[in-house]
This record gives sequence, C-alpha cells and structure tokens, in this order.
Amino acid sequence: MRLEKYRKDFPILKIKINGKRLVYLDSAATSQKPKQVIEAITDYYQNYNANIHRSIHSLGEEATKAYEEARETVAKFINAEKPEEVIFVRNTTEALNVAAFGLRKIVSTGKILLSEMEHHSNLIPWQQLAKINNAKLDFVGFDQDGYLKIEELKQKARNAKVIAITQASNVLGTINPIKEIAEIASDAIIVVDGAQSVPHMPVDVQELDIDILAFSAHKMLGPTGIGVLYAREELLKKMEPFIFGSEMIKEVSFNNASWNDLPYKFEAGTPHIAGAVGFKAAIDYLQKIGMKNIRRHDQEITDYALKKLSKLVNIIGPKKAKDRSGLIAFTMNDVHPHDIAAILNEDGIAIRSGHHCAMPLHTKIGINASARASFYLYNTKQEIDLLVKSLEKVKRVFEK
Ligand code: C6P
Repeated sequence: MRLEKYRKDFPILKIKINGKRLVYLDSAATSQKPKQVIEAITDYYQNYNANIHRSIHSLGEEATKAYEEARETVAKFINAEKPEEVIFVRNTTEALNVAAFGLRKIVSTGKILLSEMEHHSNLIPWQQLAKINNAKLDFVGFDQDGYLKIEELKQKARNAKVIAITQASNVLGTINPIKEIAEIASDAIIVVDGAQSVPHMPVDVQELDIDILAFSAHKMLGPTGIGVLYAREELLKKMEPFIFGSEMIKEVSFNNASWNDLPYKFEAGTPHIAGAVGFKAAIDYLQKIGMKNIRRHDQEITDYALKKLSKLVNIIGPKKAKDRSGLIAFTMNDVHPHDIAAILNEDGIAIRSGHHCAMPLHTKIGINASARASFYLYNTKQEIDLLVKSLEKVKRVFEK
C-alpha cells in the first residue's frame, strides 16, 4: 500500500485537534472522504445538477446517466448479476428495514434467525416484523472468544425462513463465515448486514450465494445519506415495497396503484443523486487500490494493534487478526470508556465509546459499554503507537 500517497488524498487528515495532528480511528462509525469523492460531488452540483428519470433536457439526461452509472458500478463491485438488483436507499439501516418489511408476506409466521452479535439495525426491524406477523425470533450465540457458534446455527437453521446475520461485527470484529452459513441453510433467505465488511474486503454476492446484502456508502469513503439494498431479482419481484409515492409506480388512479419495474419499485421520491455520484467515485477509488490490498492492510494494522494493546487493555473478540475486521473494541478495568475517549481526544485521537448500537451484545458479555478503535486504508502503525502512548496516559491518570 502506498500509504503516504493515499493519505494526501484525504484533506481532513491534515487538520489539528487540540493542537495535535488528527489520528482518526473511528472509521467503523464513518470513514473519511478523499478529494476525488468531494470533487465528484462538487462537479455534479456545479455542472449537471438536475432531477433524474423525469426531465428530457440535457442536464436531466446527464444526471440520470450518472445515477445509473453509479448503480452499475455498485453492481459490478459486489458482483450482482444485474444492476436492477441494486436498490439505492439511505443507509444499511434503511436497507434492512426495506428488506424486513418487504419480506413480511413471504416470511409470514415462519422463524427468523439472527445472531447475538447483531447491531440494532439488523435486530429491531426483525423484532418488529416478528411482532406484526406473530413470527418466531431465535438467536445463535457466540463463544467466549467472540466466534459464532456454528453447531448451534446448524441446529437452529433447520426450520428458519430467514437468517439475518452480520458479516463483520462492529464490536467483536469477528468475521462470520457467510458462505458456510448459506450452504448450511440453503432453504432459508440469507440476509447479510455488510455495513462493516463491504468497505473492508472483497464481497461477491454470487460467490457467497446470499439473497440480500445491505451496506452504506459513508463507511467506504462515500457520502452519508446513500446506501444499498442488494437482493436477487426473483426475490425483489416478490417483495412488497415499503416506501410509497412518486417514481415507484406504473399506473395510478384515485383508489389504486401498481408498481414500477425494478429497481424503481423500491426507490420512491427524488433520490440522493449527488450521493450516488460520490458513491461511484468512492468505489472507483477503492478499486484502484484493490479490495484485497485494503483487507491486507487492515489485517496488518489490526495485528500490530492487537499485539500492542493486549498488554494494556482487555480486548473484546477474537485474538487473531485474520478472523477480524479492522476494529478493536476494548475495556480498561474500571475506567469508563467515555473517559478513555475524552482523554484520547486531548491528544487528537478520535475513537468511539459507548454500546456502539449493540446493547444486547454488551449485556451478553457483561458490560455496559466499550471503547473502540477502528482502522481503514489511511491508518498507519505510527498512529497505533500514538494510540498506545495515549492509553498509557489514561492508565497513569486513573491509577493515581
Ligand atoms: N455502525 C458504528 O459505529 P448505518 O448507520 O445505517 O449506516 O449503519 C448501521 C449499521 C448496521 N450494521 C452494522 C454492523 C453497523 O456497524 C452499522 C453502523 C456504526 O458501529 C454506527 S452505529
């Protein structure tokens, strides 16, 4: 990885916080944006801003072309069979809601199987669906090291209608064996929360043999406000739309309406056109580096950080970097995670603290909150050294 070259593309990495150069270790919350993405969005607003799929004037056509090119880029990026299988939504959360409510008639009273490491966004939509449908909700646990209990999954998957699971946990860091899960549960609809995996590793929906994938642009160098719901074409055809209004219709009368073709059936109202343009620029940037190289870099940084941090803090999740995505959540005995984050901030280091929208997971491991450092393609080993130095300071302050 040509780290120094890439770092120059990210204007924000030059800023100072409390007089210190920013060390940004919160990419699992949202990633920073390279100038290529910022410029693509500015170019859209300055030179071809128009609504799409509505106006036949030149600007309208140019904007429509850019929006649909973004869809094609996303489809190729995850190896979807067709661009129509890519639905633009606001974020992973919206994608999972559209999926859950879109499946309500298909799932009916059947069993919905989740894991105990899910983010609220891949838990609450299914809880709500289970309540509406009077369906059963069940959970697969994880072991002491943070690995999913595959034997338990084999048992519980037998009569599941849907299995909704994260590919990479935003707290444990665990990467789940999605291909194996899809093989075990070939009769179930496999829904994958890709919020923490798609930005960090090659994800191929056909190779994984999954039915639905959700992810957000803002965690992969793109803008906020745009994300993706991928689903197989035949499933999308059967799914009910969740948001109603303009552009998602074919025929409308005062009392009735019929739905548009894919993907528009699921894209009501004016979409985030600038977002799609920026998202395409982000994917182009990631692909130039190569997702395998990004994964390798994440692993290197995580391995380095695991070794350095294990002497200082209690690390949550698998001990081996190869089984983790690029994030490490931890606790420090009696020190509150918010205090850790506040002291690190004095040194210009941005980490996240709290329950990371995974309350049941934290309850399960017997804590209320954790601190979390998360990495991306622009992070260096020197930044990990600064993190360690600052954590030593936290220890000194609280050991007094
Ligand atoms: N996790 C974190 O700091 P949205 O907010 O819709 O783009 O992504 C939701 C989401 C879904 N699943 C997982 C595994 C996630 O990690 C997230 C977002 C951020 O961990 C913000 S809470």
